Amino acid sequence: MTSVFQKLMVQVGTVAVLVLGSVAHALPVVNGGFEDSSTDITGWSLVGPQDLNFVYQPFDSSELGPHGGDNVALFGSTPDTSGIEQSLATTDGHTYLVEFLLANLGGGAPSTDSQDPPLVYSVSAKVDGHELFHFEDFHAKDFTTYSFEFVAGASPSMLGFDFRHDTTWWALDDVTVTDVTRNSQIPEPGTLFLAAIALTGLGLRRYKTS
Ligand SMILES: [Ca+2]
Repeated sequence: MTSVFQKLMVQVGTVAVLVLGSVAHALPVVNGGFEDSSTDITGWSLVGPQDLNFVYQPFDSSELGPHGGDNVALFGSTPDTSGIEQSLATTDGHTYLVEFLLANLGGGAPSTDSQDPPLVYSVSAKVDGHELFHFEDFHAKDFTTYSFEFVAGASPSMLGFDFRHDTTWWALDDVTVTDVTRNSQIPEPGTLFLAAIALTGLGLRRYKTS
């Protein structure tokens, strides 16, 4: 004979599954924090000249500002564009939020009388070849969070970053991709809490009337 305790535990388990399912759905970006410190930037395909791009461990926690883990990826120090890209298992028609940290180790003014051609300091991010983020600045700047959204076409989607820093480096860290559409389809935690109370109450009524 099933006890009331067993019945309630089944219902609590059902609610637990619902709650676990409500966790924000992030796509698994391989080595998005660049903690796998091999020189070829594991998990990402390298695009363009790559001789000077590598994973780097800042000297201390204050260098470049707060970021995740020990390592970051550096790109630049050459008058050429290079970058990384990674294929993501997206769902057709879903909206995704891409977030990342970007720092600039600083450089000279992009155009001076003695500089011809002018120096270039640019970062772009793209999905399936379409540029969705572009940033240019030569000033040194600690890690700052940037983001953009895209609507996925046929899976997979190719997320890429291109960098050009003619004098020092761009630093990248903590690349994440979240499925905004899937999150919006999941009930709010408050709704789940009310559902848990209702299920528990239903179980007690059934026990009392049996
Ligand atoms: Ca990191």
